[in-house]
Amino acid sequence: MVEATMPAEHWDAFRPGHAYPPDVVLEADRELQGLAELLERMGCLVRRPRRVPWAGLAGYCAAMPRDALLVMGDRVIEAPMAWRSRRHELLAYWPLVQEWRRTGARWMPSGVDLDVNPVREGPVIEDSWVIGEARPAWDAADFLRLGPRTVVGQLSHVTNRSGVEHLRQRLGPDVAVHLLRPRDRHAMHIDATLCPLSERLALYNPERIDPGDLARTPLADWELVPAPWPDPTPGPPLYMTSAWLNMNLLVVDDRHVVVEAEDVKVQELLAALGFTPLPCPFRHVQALGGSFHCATLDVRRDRHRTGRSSG
Ligand code: DAV
Repeated sequence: MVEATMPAEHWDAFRPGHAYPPDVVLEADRELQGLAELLERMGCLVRRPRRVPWAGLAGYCAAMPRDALLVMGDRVIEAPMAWRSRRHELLAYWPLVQEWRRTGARWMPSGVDLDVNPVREGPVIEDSWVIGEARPAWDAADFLRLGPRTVVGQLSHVTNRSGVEHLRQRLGPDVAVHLLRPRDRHAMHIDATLCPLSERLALYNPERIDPGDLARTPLADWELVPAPWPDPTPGPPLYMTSAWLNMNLLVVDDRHVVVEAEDVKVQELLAALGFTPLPCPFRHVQALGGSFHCATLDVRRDRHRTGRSSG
């Protein structure tokens, strides 16, 4: 999994029992607190996951709720994530899941034995996913909502075909799940490949997507704007992702979009598209594996104020 998805210079950092540098974690904590306060100033109710001693559980972290849970209408769906080191991640969200159930959410546990390792035996094969079909697997961040009845997603090193069928069954016949085929040999999550901004307007990753290839997909009649190529920035390494985290944004409402404080080109593009960018320092959270879309899970949206899905 690590070889297939991570930059080679960081493979060694993923050996078991090896924690992130403490200063990165400390700064990431501060940045998350800053994001929470920014969202609260925007009128959002922000809830944080419970802290879990991951080292004792051979676990990873719970900084990226977008990977573990998919919210669709009143459904909260547990993703049967591929990594065995993530099989206890629900512990961090469980008190919130209980609260959401009490207040009307339909909780859908994965029902999959997460102790089964879905990774194929043998070496990493070029142009092939490392995941096999030993059990259904999907990470929620391999899928994006394009409205109440449409989901787009991808196969990846963490999402297999039986996983897509598992998700389709969870969503039922009223929701169409359409698989895209971005050019991404290291694919693990689609939220640095496509970023829906409002109804029928999305940013796309010009390295991975050719809009001409999207005929006969739900995006065929969308306005698609290329995200700016990321600039190299100082700061902690991106251990797990590409620099395309610059387009991993959180759409707060019809106008406001949270964007990294240093990603000026993205801020300028958003302003040109009629949005108000909300700059927020997030480089240390990014080092843990994701940016604003990954690090949040929008559970309830106010229809009058926001009306539209952020994906
Ligand atoms: O495409 O570099 C970023 C998203 C991680 N949740 C990428 C992966």
